[in-house]
Amino acid sequence: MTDNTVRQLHTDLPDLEAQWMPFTANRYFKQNPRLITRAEGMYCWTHEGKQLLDAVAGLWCCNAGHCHPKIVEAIKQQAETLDYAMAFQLGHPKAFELANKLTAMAPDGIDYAFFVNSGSEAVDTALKMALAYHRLRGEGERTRFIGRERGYHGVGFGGISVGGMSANRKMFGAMLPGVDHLPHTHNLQENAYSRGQPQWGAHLADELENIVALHDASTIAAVIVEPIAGSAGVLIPPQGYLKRIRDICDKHGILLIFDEVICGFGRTGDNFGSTRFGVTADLMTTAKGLTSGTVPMGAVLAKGDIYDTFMTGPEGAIEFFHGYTYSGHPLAAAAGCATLDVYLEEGLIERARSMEDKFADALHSLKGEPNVIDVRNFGLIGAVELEPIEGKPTARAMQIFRKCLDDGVIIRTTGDTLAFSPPLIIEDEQIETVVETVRSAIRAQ
Ligand code: PXG
Repeated sequence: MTDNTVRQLHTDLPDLEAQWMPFTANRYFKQNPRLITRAEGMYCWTHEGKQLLDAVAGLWCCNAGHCHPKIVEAIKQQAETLDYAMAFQLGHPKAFELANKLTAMAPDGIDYAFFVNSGSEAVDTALKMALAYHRLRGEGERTRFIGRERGYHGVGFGGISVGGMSANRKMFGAMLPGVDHLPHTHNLQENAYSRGQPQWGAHLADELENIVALHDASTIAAVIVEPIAGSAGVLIPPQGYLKRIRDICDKHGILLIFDEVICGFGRTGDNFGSTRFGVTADLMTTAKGLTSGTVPMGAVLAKGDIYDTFMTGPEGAIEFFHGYTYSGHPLAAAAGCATLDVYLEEGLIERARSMEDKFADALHSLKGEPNVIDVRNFGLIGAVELEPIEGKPTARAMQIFRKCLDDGVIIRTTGDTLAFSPPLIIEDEQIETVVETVRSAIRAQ
């Protein structure tokens, strides 16, 4: 029911009742509205005119900073020229241009891009590609997927099935059949306060051998992991772990999918997590930073061999019965082209790498603050984990989130972990502002 008092208190706002908000405490929000009405560079402004420093790049997506003029201009021009072109059996130049730019920055051997509208769609698309690829090669019995505990792969049925966050799964029935999960790699006893990649934990990849032994390799289509698990609290892969997963997949003819939705486009201080960690997957899912968050878009990047496997059968026949009305949408493609140009021309990916140490120093200075039990970082991703309040998990992090917001900084929480993923344009003083605001919020609890 609409609460008239909320309406009266915020007469400048639209009625807030009708929108059922995603991943949000709807009733709390509608009593305590926090609307963003403008953004530029590192900052956003609320409906009350309050300035907020954005330490999470929207939701890990606005890597070039908000409203970058070149990206804005490209979207405007595209909107005036071509609003939409039929995506099936017709095309338009910008989508091809973007596929070229994107595959040029991808690891060697990743030569094809399939466009979608979000990370969730990218994941479902990659899973379907993996199934169809095996079937086309005469190994149609390879239908199982292996995800990982604490993995996040969006909210489609494929993504929640291979994902490993119970809150996102438990309400939604049986999901995809034939999915198993690797153990996650988070271990505070061994790895608390690691800078960059933890030393302990590569052996956890060997659990994949046990899962293969249980089901037999001939039943497994693909393994999907995030190079760095973002949503479940920033879990950095132990040294050697991803390479070991790659080797086991190769040994058994299993495809490896890296979900790079967060790790892509400079976040790790390189083009992709895979390029930074030196391990190449067969399929990569991307979204978010692809358009710097300006227009929804994702892409699945595929090895040449996978594409070639589909390019058989009669010419003139559709090779992959999959796609979206808005695959490669002109506005998104124009935004994507401009965004990738901005990353290159402004050296933002190198910049992320060059800021990594300062960012790490600043975050790790929070060690020793009350209830802090871990600090971890890689590239321009960071996390501070807090001891939960007894009997009230997530409450401590939420209190700190709200205090930071009051004090002008947007951070993100997941469980009792504070997460940071600032735009790649962040300056030294802004890193300091973020960390000192968080420090005082931690002390204020
Ligand atoms: N894969 C990964 C690795 C993601 O991080 C998705 C897929 C799904 O993307 P879409 O575009 O369908 O939302 C994501 C999304 C957070 C947070 O703060 C993370 C995401 C989305 C919203 C919030 O942890 N990641």
